[in-house]
Formats: sequence, C-alpha cells, structure tokens
Amino acid sequence: MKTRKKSIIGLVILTAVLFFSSCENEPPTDLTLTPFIPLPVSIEATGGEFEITVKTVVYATEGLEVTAQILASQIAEKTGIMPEVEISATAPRKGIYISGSGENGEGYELKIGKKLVTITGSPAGCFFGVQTLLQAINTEDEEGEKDFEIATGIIKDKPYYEYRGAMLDVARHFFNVEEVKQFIDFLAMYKMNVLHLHLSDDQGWRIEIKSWPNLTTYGGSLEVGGGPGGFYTQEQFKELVQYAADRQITIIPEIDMPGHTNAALASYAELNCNGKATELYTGTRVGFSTLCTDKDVTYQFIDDVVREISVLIPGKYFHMGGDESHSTPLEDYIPFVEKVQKIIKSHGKEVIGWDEIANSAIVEGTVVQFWADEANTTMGIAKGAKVIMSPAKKAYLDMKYNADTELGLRWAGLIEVDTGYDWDPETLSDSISRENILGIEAALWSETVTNIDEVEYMVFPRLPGYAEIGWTAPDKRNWDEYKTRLATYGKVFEAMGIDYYKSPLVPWEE
Ligand code: TNX
Repeated sequence: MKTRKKSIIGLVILTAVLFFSSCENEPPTDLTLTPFIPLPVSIEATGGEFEITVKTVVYATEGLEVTAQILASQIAEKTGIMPEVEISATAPRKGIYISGSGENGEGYELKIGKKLVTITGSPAGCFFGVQTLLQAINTEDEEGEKDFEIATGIIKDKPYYEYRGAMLDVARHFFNVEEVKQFIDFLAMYKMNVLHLHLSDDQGWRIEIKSWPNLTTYGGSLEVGGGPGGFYTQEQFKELVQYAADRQITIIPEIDMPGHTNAALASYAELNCNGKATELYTGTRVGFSTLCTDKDVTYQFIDDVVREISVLIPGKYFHMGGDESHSTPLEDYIPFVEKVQKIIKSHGKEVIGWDEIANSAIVEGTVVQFWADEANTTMGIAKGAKVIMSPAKKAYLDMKYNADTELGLRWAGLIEVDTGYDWDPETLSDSISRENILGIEAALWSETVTNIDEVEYMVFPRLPGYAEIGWTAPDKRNWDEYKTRLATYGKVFEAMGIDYYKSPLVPWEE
C-alpha cells in the first residue's frame, strides 16, 4: 500500500516536472527576443501572444490591397493558413490591420496586441512593417498544430539610409523574368528598396530598344561561355518594374558606356570608329571595347536608348556605367560623360555612374557609385555628388567566401560573412562621411554565376547583412550579436529551398 502511494506521488511529481519543462520549451512571448533582420529602431515587449488562426483576416485601407495580398500569401507560405483580405477604412476589433497614415517616408509602427495587429505608415512604411511582422511569426510549433503565435509589443522603426540596394548583372549571364522576380523577393524580405539591373555589357544587350532592334536580336543572343543569352521585351521589363514597385523596390536600369559595349558594337557597325562591326564576345575580359565618342550617331543612339527606357521606369535614376573604359582616351572620356549626363537629364532622369565618372564635370543631381577608387569618389564629392557605397572589398557578392568557394572571383579579396557585415559606410574612408552618402548597394556580377541556384549561394547569407547596414544605425550593429540572429535564418532559408553558404562563423541553429 505504502509503495503504491509513493509511486502515485512519484507519478504526479514526474508529470508536473514534464509539464513545466515542456512550458519552458514553449515559444517565447518576449518580442525583444525575436531575431529581426534588419534590427528595428525600438522594440517594446508586452508579454502576450497574438495567434494566427484559420479565422484571421487581413484588413487594409484603400490603396494598400496589394500589400495586404502579399502579406496574406506570405502567411500562407509560412503557415499553410491563407487569410482573407478585406478593405476597411476603420480599425477592426480583431485581426491584422494595415493602415495607411497618409505620410511620406519609410518609417512605420507595428503594434501587436492580443487580438489586433496594426501596421501604420506610408505605403512603403506599411510594406516594411509587413516584413517585420512576417519575421515575428513563430512557425516552430509542434507537428500538426493549427495556430501560430506572435509575441505582443510595439515596434517603431525607420531606415538609416534612404538607398538600400542590390545589383544583378543580367548581361554576363542572362536571368529570365521569373529569376529576377525571385531576386526581388529576396530584397523585399529585408526591406531593401533598389534593384539595379546591369542591362548591357560586352557579352550581351538585355533590353529591347525598338529603334535599334539588332541590339537584342543579335547583341543579346549569347552570354559568357557561349550559351544562349536572352533579353527582356519592353513589356516584360514593365512587368518587372511593376512587380518591384508592388514591393516598394525601384528598378534602376544601367546601360554601361562608353566601355563594356561590345554587344552594341557587334550589332551596329556605325557605332565603331572604323565603321566595322565587332564579333560577339563570350569571354570575361574587361576594358577592350568603346563607343566611338566623336561620332554624332553615337549620341543619337544613346538618346534613343535613354528615351525608350526612361518611359518604362517611374524611378528618378538612370545608370550610365562609365567604369573600366580602358580603351577610351581620357580626353575623349571626359566630354563623353558630360554629354551623356545632359542626355539623361533631358529625359527627366538623374544620373548614376561608377566612380570613374567623377573625372568629368558633374551635373547637379548626379550620383557617384564608389566601387574601387577613393580618389575618384572624393573628386566626385568635391564636385557636389552624393555617393552610393559599393566597395568591392566589402560589398561584392561575386567575391568568393573563402579559398574553397567554387563560384565567384577573388580580385577584390575573399568576403566571408563577417567581412561583408562588419564595416561602416561612413567610417570606411576618411574622405567619405555620412552627409555624402545616399546609401549602400551590394553588387552581384555574373561572370561565374549562371542560374538562380548559384545566385542564391552567393547571396545567402551575405545579403541580409547588407540590408542591415542600410537600415540599422551603426551604433546598434555588432557582428557578435548579429551572427546569433542570422543563425536562426538557416531554417528559414532551408524552408524556402534556398541553397546557402553555411559559414562556419555563424552558430547555425539545428
Ligand atoms: C569590375 S565593378 C567590374 C565589372 C566586373 C566585376 C567583377 C565594376 C564597375 N566593373 O565589370 O564584372 O569587376 O567583380
């Protein structure tokens, strides 16, 4: 009898222990512990839980339907629950409410209550708030569970830099519309707001120009390695611009000139100084091609190209390249860059160029993109230009992670995940300070990168780091803390089918 009693007491204790220890493993209800990337300005936890269930509805004020739809389908992807979307001018009692504030800017407020989640901000702010909310959903519930928790609290947030971009080189290897959309999705997840498309180079011309059709039919036919290239029709390009705009991302088109132009020179004999078309090129050398800078037809050509592309984009910038024009004498390069800036301005756009363009006079509004040469960049600043920070040694997504990385180049160095994250645009160079900097852009050149799986490998996990440099104030960033947040994203990447580099420097969660 005694022993039976004892064993019953034992059982009760054991059950209690199991119960409480299983509670310890419950998802945290402390919002400050959620590993957001990029890190928001402020997070206040209120200790409760909001649950996403099959009854959850996403409400939005007029004009934010697309953002609401994107939130609903992302929730569905994460949880299997597809919320309904409804337009509502007033706050509901429960559910998720995306509420346009009528303000400008990119800031937002995200209030997570037990019954109601509210995101308030401009259209851009609301979209970024949606990304924060998505990262807060706990999907680590036990098998078969139907509800998904979000810790309650209040997040107030806004970006540090206005320009937070990535570049994709679609010229060396072509990436089709679906692949570019996937790339856009990656940027959107981390609140990046610019996609710079490198649309022309020696190896290929990738956007339809109706007044110069050979550019694509012939000049776009190949890519590095000799495989079939490709190009976007203007309709397809518009589709990409819209897809990006729905995600608060501006597409900046780059037509690289006067160098990096072999695809154009092969397509039209008259663009060459000797009047003879070149051969198509599928190697990876740079610096051998140049437009003929003293022919009138060259400027007619540029005017047509800029005009046709400018009407396809709502954004204010047009990128003229200008890098590595080693075959253009400097005395020709300088007036060329001046003339092209004026052409671009005449079509209502502001100019961006790689840092070499600072050798020329700088038209008001022109932006210099720092990639290699500090002296050029400093010269550009002295001439009144703002700067986009893309230092190759830190922000080139085509650099190898380590000596064993199969893909990528290494001319600017190896870029491990910590090297890519642990730097500050405003202290990198003594002569470039905060007031000169528009923002940051990470560049993926595609000499060695041939398909979206390879893009994923080079981009993840470095991309979230560049996004955080763009969004989060430098005094709130540090590698040792960041790596523990990044560590939780291995599972996210896996769930998304993203093939990423499992850096040994990151304590990946199993
Ligand atoms: C330099 S960065 C280039 C590109 C190459 C890249 C490879 C820049 C403005 N020019 O033409 O693709 O290096 O890393």
